[in-house]
Amino acid sequence: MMRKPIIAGNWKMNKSYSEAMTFTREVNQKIPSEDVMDTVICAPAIFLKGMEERAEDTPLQMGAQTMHFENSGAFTGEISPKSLADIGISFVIIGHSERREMFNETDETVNKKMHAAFREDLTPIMCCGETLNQKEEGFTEKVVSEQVTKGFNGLSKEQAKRAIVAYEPIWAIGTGRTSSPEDANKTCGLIRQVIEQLYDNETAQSVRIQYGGSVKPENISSLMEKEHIDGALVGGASLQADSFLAIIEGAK
Ligand code: G2H
Repeated sequence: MMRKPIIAGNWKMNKSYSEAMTFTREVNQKIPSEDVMDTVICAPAIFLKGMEERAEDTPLQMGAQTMHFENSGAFTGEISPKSLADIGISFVIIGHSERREMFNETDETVNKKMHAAFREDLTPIMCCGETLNQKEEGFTEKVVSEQVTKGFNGLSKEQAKRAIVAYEPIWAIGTGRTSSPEDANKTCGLIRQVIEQLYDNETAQSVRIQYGGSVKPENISSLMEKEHIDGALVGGASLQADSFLAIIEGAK
C-alpha cells in the first residue's frame, strides 16, 4: 500500500515568536502539495496561532507538542485539545519520551490523550521507543509493543488507521546517533505487526510510521527507502529552514 509520507518538525522549547514567524514565511512557498506529502511543524503552543495564520492557504500544517486529555478544568498551565482544534491545529505529538521522562506521562495518559485527540479531530503522532539500557538488554520489542498496545487501547479501527506512530529510540534523540535504517525498519515493521494483531492487516498497512532520532538531510533518504518507514519526526534539524527543506526534499 502507498502511504503518504509525513515529515514533522518537533521544535521542542526553541525559537522566539519572531523567529518562528520568519521560518514560516521562508518555508511556506517551498512546501510540497499535501497530495504528495504531509509537512508539519510542531511548535511551542504559544506560537501556533500566529504560524497557522501565516501558513493559511499553504500546505504547511501545524501541530502541538503535547496537550491535556480534558477539554477544560482546573489544570493550571495545561492546553486543551479543544483549544488546539479551535485555532485550526491539525496534529499533536503524544507521549514524546521527554514528556514521559520529565513530565510523568504514562501509557495510560498517552492513551487518554489519543482518545482526546480523535474526539477533537486532531491527528495524534504517538511516540514510542526504548532506552539504551532496554536496547542493550534485548527489550526493544517488548517495550515498543507494550507502548503501542496500551496507547491504542480502545481506539476504533477507523481511528487507528488515522493515527501516526513515531518510533524514536531514546538513545538516538539529540545525540547524533541514528538507528541504522535496517534496525529502524525492523522496529517499525514490528509496530505494524502489533497493529495487525490488534486490528487487521488493512489497518496495519494504513498506519503511517515515522522514525525519529537525529534525522538530518544526510540520512533521510536512506531511512525513507525502507518499507515500513513513512516519514520522520525531526528535532534539531527542523529548526533551520534550509535543513528542514532539505529533509523534505530527501523524503520525496
Ligand atoms: C527526537 C527528535 C524529535 P532530534 O526527539 O522528536 O529530536 O531529531 O533532535 O533527535
